[in-house]
Amino acid sequence: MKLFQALRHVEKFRTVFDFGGREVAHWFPGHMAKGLKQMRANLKNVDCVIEIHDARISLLNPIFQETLDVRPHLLILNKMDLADLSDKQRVLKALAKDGMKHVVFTDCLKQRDDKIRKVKNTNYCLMVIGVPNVGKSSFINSLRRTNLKKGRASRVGGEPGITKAVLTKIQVCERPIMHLLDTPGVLPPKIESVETGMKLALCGTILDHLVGEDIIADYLLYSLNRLGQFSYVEKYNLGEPRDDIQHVLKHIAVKLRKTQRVKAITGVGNITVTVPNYTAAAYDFIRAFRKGELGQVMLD
Ligand SMILES: Nc1nc2c(ncn2[C@@H]2O[C@H](COP(=O)(O)OP(=O)(O)O)[C@@H](O)[C@H]2O)c(=O)[nH]1
Ligand SMILES: [Mg+2]
Repeated sequence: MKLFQALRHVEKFRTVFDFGGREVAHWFPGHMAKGLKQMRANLKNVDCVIEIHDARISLLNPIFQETLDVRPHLLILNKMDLADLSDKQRVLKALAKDGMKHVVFTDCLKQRDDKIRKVKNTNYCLMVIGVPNVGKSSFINSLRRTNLKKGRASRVGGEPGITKAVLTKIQVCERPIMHLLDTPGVLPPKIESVETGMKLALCGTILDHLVGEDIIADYLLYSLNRLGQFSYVEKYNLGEPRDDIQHVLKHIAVKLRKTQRVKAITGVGNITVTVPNYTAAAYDFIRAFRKGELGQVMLD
């Protein structure tokens, strides 16, 4: 995809996204209130709180401050491999203005061998918090792998809601003895706007069907175009960037042979026609993005 070719289309793209009167309140399932309550009850036994965020939506921070009445001591911006960090300083400055000075970017899937220097004989308990699917369990497993050379202890999953057991205590270091409390991902009951909710949905924080694959896919297309991230054009052989999700999904469906045969009633009798499976195409589009196949982005 030549840049100038892509740029010709920029002026045609939508500059605002129509959320169609959606309400983010429906995206906060009831069981999350229970998780939050348990986390709050356990805070007094905790030496430090580690809040993990998706590096692509870093400026939502720190979202648990109000809900849990706690200021994270350490903010981890995970999935840095999926984020466009070309303007890292802007992010760090904005966070510093909010009082967040201890910020670390991580990629928890990357294998690391460098040992963190071990100190003193003390016992620490740290609580790892964050919205679903940001990589809390992966972070804990990665520390275990690095410090204890032990396998994974916390189940990782590509869907929100994998860590269901509340507050599992997992040792990640021997000297000092350090335990991390893995928590089920919870969303704060109040997400500031539908757009914030949609960004969270796009990064796999909220179960897709609660929001709707079709609208997530459309928001993804809108975001990629807005950011000038046109890798999708080549991946799906679209020829040029497009702003029309129906067109893009139809193209993806045909390319991936995700079509459905449906009966149609016509004047001359019943016939079977092949139509694109839009939902399957939307799902593929979203999944490709989450795997990093559509390039790195910064959604904030
Ligand atoms: N690309 C990428 N994926 C990650 C990273 N950390 C975690 N993941 C993936 O994100 C998904 C959710 O991880 P998990 O640790 O279960 O998240 P949790 O719900 O916060 O405990 C899994 O598919 C992980 O493989 C990372 O640094 N980079
Ligand atoms: Mg987990």
